[in-house]
Amino acid sequence: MVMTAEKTETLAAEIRKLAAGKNALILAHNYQRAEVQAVADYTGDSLELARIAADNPAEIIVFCGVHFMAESAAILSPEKKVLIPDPTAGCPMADMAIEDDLIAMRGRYPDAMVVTYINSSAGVKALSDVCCTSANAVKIVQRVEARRVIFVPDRNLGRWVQRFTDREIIQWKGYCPTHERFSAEDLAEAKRLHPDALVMVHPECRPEVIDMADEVFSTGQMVKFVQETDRTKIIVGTEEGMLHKLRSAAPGKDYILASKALVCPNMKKTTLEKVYAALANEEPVVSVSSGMREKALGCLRRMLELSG
Ligand code: CIZ
Ligand code: SF4
Repeated sequence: MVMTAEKTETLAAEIRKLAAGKNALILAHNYQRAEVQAVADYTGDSLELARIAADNPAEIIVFCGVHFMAESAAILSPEKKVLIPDPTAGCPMADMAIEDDLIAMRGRYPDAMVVTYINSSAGVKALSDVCCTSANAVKIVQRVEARRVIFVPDRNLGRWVQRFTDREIIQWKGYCPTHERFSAEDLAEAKRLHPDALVMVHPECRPEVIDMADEVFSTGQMVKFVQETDRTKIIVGTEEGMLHKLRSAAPGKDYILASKALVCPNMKKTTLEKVYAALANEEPVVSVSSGMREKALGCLRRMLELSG
């Protein structure tokens, strides 16, 4: 359903009122729809948002993002009610790592440490040694106390990290379908149309795309970069929602999406109507069983220690 601007504003105002009345905090990932980002108290990457959820006194967290992100918030704040507006908003990359396969992989490489990208289920985190994000993956792999690392689940991020370390990385075969669809041809065309633009891409992109970029950044690093750079025309090689985030963080610049393929269908499942319904009904709730939570929390804590 397409909403008029007026209807969008009315619904956003109702959501704000409801959230205030319930002492609820609305968090939106950088890849969410513009109107969902606009209604949120905070926008950010998955780790930033999970930390905000843990530090904030709100009793209810409405997490506008995909399932593993809401789960990470639930792991860091077990006393809070974490709501996800659309429970079917999953991450196909996270689904590419399942617990049994990781147990088997550990069996094959008993000397290796398992470094797991935050884009993974709580169950997979619980079986891992240390977590990482796209912002700190290089640092974490460089600092683990093992010569060999099993890197789960993103082979593109894993291959990017391998460029900076002499640790041997055993790559899992996962990938983000959205970043994978973004081809070198797409980027060549964007560069042809905008020869004066700087190119920044996410490390979930294919290696040949990464080779064509000026900068390779996590979403948080992209925000910092555009706030500091003098460059005013930037080709952005990550999910489309990021353009909204960049425009609000550093307005007055020209941001160009590198490819029409860069739209994550799961990220777009969250609409204002669903945010409203989740707040009104206080469901669906995302929770993690206490045994699994303890172990997954250990994996996240080791990341914070190693990256600090
Ligand atoms: O960790 C995140 O939020 C993701 C998925 C991307 C990024 O680079 O921030
Ligand atoms: Fe998962 Fe890719 Fe969508 Fe992020 S953009 S939620 S990694 S499928």
